[in-house]
Amino acid sequence: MEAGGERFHQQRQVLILFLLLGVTFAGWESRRYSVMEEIESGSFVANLVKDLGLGVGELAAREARVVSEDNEPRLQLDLQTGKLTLNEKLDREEMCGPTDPCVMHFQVLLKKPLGVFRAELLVRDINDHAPEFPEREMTLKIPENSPPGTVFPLKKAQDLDVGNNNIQNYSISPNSYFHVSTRNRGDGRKYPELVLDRELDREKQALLRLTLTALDGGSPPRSGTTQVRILVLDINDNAPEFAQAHYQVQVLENSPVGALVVKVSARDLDTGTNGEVSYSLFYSSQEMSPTFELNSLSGEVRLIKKLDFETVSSYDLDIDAFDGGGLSGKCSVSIEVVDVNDNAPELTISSLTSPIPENSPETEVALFRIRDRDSGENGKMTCSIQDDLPFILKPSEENFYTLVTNGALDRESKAEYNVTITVTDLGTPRLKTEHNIIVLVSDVNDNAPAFTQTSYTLWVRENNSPALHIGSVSATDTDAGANAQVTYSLLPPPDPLVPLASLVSINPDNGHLFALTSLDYEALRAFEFHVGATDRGSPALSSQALVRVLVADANDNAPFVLYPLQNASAPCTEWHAAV
Ligand SMILES: *[C@@H]1O[C@H](CO)[C@@H](O)[C@H](O)[C@H]1NC(C)=O
Ligand SMILES: *[C@@H]1O[C@H](CO)[C@@H](O)[C@H](O)[C@H]1NC(C)=O
Ligand SMILES: CC(=O)N[C@H]1CO[C@H](CO)[C@@H](O)[C@@H]1O
Repeated sequence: MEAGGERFHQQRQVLILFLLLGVTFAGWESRRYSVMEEIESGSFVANLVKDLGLGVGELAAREARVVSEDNEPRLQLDLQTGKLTLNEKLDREEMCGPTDPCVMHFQVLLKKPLGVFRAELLVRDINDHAPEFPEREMTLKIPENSPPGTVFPLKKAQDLDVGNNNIQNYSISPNSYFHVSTRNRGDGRKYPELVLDRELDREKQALLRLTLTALDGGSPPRSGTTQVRILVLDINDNAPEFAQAHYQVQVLENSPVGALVVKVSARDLDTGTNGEVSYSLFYSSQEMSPTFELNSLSGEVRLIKKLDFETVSSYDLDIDAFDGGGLSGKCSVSIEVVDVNDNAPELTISSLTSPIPENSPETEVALFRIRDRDSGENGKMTCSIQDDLPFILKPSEENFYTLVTNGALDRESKAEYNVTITVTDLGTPRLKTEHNIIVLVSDVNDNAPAFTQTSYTLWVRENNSPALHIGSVSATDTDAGANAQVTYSLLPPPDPLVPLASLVSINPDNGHLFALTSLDYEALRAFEFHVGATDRGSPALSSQALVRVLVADANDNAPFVLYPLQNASAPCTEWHAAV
């Protein structure tokens, strides 16, 4: 602007000079010469002698000189030969910059008489500059979902040359996503634009490095390059994806709370929050209180409650994975609880008959059922009782067993049995349950009372007082209860002449015998009879024993002394009343 103003100022000075002098070369229009820029100084431009039609020596005589508008001594005039040559190399870019054509105006001034010869020198461009990008690298951030056809303006290169020698075309290194088109925006400059040919996929390629080349139209052409870094920006175009759509795991039912059951994992190809996965858990069947806990960040599923195979033997979970952009993926988890032998067999008595009567063949004592809540071997059972007992176990359907007597029992030999039923499962470790059944054997009157002796001999001193207890008989009965309650009785004597009933009596309860009258040895020295013992069974059983009563003599008759008569106080051992 300032340079232009100065030039305008100088032109006006020259114009004023011309007007003042009122002199001009008639018929001389402005001449135009041209040179290439950058040619050596001293190169020929024009022969002014010829062009001005002056005689040799006239230039010198008239003190011709070349005046350029900017007063730069770029041209040199040889006054002798009239040759106008370059005083220096011309740089079109320095002289005119982007202005095209580049024209240098100058005048040839002559004195005596005054003459002005106007001319101009066209400095022609050569392709001495290559296109140059302002930066060695430019970065573009392009969302991966940009549709094909989207245009991304790029920074243009600069070429100081003009015209054809300026940039004509841009190109990009071969790639499958972009091409470059060269735009003309009407200001004569060429702008590169990156055009998307194919959709980008950050997950496939997140960064592209392309080389952008600017080519000028010189001959030969020159080029400049810059790197184009294309960062493909993530958009949440990928949902989290589980490594497995379905996880199937087994967990021992005795696993402790906190045990790791399964670790699920989902991958999201996006980046940043779009790729941050968090998990959440759903029970397929809604549970009252949850059994598992999911770590929403790690995907680890852990136990938070003790398992019980017998209550729930499997679980189905759904796990969702969400990314930060709201997309989600799903997987399902089947958890099979593996039974551990943690349940002892159980025994339930359905019916129990006790006491059972003795002497009966094969009597059912108990009906019971066994079960084990475990499964498989852990739930298989064996059932047994002591083998020294007169009982056997009979299995029947549905794990029912009957306990029956193995033949007739004898209450008198054993009236009570402690039967231990042992149920053992086949798990590891083996678990067993014991159940004791007390079996009482009830009495049947199968034993008659038995006297302690088959016969009894009782001595009675004569002259006894009436109702004297003269002895006892005793019988025992091994039966029980009424069957063992013995009643004694006197049996009718075989000799009906013996007045037994008037001689003795028996206490029916305890077998005590009493003499009813005072016995007289001299009249009855001995007698015998049978006693009976009868129980209260139904029917009653009885037995008998023989009782012999011997009457002992007492000195109830004074001795009859024959010789000598003696005072009664005198000892007399030799003589007795005859018996
Ligand atoms: C620009 O360059 C491309 C490839 O290098 C070429 O196909 C195209 O014809 C050129 N355009 C011009 C106007 O030179
Ligand atoms: C039965 O036997 C078991 C063990 O052998 C014992 O523990 C239990 O006390 C016994 N029962 C009776 C009533 O004697
Ligand atoms: C015959 C006789 O001498 N009797 C006498 C026996 O003893 C009593 C007394 O103890 C006498 O009184 C009797 O005279």
